Amino acid sequence: MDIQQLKRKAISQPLVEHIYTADPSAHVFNGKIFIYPSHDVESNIPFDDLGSHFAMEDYHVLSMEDPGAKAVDHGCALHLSEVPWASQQLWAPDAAEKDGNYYLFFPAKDKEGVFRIGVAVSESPVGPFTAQPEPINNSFSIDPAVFKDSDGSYYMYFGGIWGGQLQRWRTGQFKAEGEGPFAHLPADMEPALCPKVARLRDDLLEFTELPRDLQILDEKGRPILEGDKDRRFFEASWMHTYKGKYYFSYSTGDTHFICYAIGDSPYGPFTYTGRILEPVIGWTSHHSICEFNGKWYLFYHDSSLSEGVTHLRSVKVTELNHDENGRIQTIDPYSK
Ligand code: FUB
Repeated sequence: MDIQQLKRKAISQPLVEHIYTADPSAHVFNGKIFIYPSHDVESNIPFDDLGSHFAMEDYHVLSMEDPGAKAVDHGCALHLSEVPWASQQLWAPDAAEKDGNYYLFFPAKDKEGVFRIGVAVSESPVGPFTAQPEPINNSFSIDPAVFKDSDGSYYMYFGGIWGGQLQRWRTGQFKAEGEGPFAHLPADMEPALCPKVARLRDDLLEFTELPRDLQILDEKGRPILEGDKDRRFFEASWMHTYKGKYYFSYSTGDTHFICYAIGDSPYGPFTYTGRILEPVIGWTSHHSICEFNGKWYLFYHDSSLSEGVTHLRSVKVTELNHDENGRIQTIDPYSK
């Protein structure tokens, strides 16, 4: 199927077309939808498996009165030049609200080229946000997703392999040697690397604990293996709850699926359950799941607007359904 055909048959259209946006983290604050995406730009940096061509420099927040409404771009909410510790690559962010303040969580490379996760604060959900002077202590890698549990605790899920550097932290220390994206990865028969979870401090500016592994198990209770590329964790963590269960969802990266696993606690373990989203146009897939007025929605991205340019993506939304057993019905982003 060529790109024009796929574009015509896409089940959803970009929420905005005047800028490229990706990695949408959607939340409902005060009855309105706010979307915290990456802001994709043309960097003219050659493609590589470390994602060097994803050279984003700022964040814009989008808002919508409801999932069918026109999205409003609230302009630049935070720029790389305003983050004292960061040097490059503002990748997938997320946001949380607490006591009337809004917190933007974001990964960026520090001055040594190591991905860390920072936080910036605002009194408004659309910013402008003021960055903390340093990244979160003991943070590393990419793709923070912050989840508020029903008891008022906040947890951060994060991590991403290859360019996201998670494999370099296997020993607890950053392994600088081996620039390639595949150095330090487990062998195919070893358990895949786990995403990380840490509870946030009451002020949401630091972790209360060292990050823990989030186990993703198969149907027999065994860890998903590195060689199980269709199911193993790659990046793009998200957490939602449905009927008392915790749903951890993520991207499988080089096999391009958004999958999910179900557990009984925010720390897991989680059992692999199925696919949420089939591959989109473009290499990356990254999503969020949010409830609005009793219906569930999947926010995701694809590269249809740029006609397949992997680092020029557009945020979209479509309805998501859990069946009577709590299983999520797989979404094909392009109708047959
Ligand atoms: O947008 C840059 C990176 O691409 C994100 O951090 C990953 O999740 C992937 O979408």
